[in-house]
Amino acid sequence: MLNTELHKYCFADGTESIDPEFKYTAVHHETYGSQGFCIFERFLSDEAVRQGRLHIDRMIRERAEGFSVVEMMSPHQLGEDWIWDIATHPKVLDLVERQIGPNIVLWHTDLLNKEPFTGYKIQWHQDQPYWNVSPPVANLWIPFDDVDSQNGTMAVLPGWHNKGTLPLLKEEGKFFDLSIDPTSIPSNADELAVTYVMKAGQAATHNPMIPHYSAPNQSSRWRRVMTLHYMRAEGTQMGERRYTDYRDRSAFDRLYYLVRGEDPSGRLPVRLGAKCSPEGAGE
Ligand SMILES: O=C(O)CCC(=O)C(=O)O
Repeated sequence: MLNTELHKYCFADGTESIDPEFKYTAVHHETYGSQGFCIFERFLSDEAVRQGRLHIDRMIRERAEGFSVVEMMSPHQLGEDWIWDIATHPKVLDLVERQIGPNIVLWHTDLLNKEPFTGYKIQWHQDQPYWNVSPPVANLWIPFDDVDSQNGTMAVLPGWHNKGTLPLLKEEGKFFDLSIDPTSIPSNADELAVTYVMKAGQAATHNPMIPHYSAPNQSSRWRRVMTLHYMRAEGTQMGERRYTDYRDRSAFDRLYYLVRGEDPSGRLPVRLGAKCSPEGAGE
């Protein structure tokens, strides 16, 4: 059994990363189940938004020349402990536990940033077939800027998480290479879709089967977004990936960390939280 007492919130100087008002409630979970997504009024603390923006901006400055700011994959594996702070916060893991059960593995994080007047469209897709990881998976979508239809936010098709896997379109060689065949998207998708309009510090969670896409940034504002992804330790389909380090383009493998509960197979490394406080390192 993991000793969760070891977890310390060290989002610089002990800042609490998650807003005290945030709690994943039965009503949230009911909305998630019926609609396939749920948006939270409050999620990050104001200070976590402020510090998160500074971290993202630093990382963007540190990237290899010409490296896309939309493709900063799994930076939690590259020493970004502030991401661990959020990803392993007990309130976040409570949400994840409610969605997928008690034995939780963090397997992917992402910074999907779209600079002003740029950033491509991420086509309609369903996460489960895209990632090829044993279901169920849980995820969070966390904006560090206010987002709306102008600066490249995400949109979902409510209720469509119950329609099974839609026909796929594979496009070799693209960063985002597995989308839904456009003929399977309803012609009135614009009317049916819910576009995420959120303030920085809010967050959303969506079912891995819900069709969703994100638009290019057509505004003069940044869109800085973090995503977090979890699976059950019991899962066997790992969707192995090799990523490119945004700082020097070296390759690294996706790792799978047990962050709560138990690993029946005993094969996974354990990490409880950020390493910046002496007691916080749970490796
Ligand atoms: O934020 C985006 O641009 C797309 C994110 C996405 O597809 C996801 O979080 O599953």
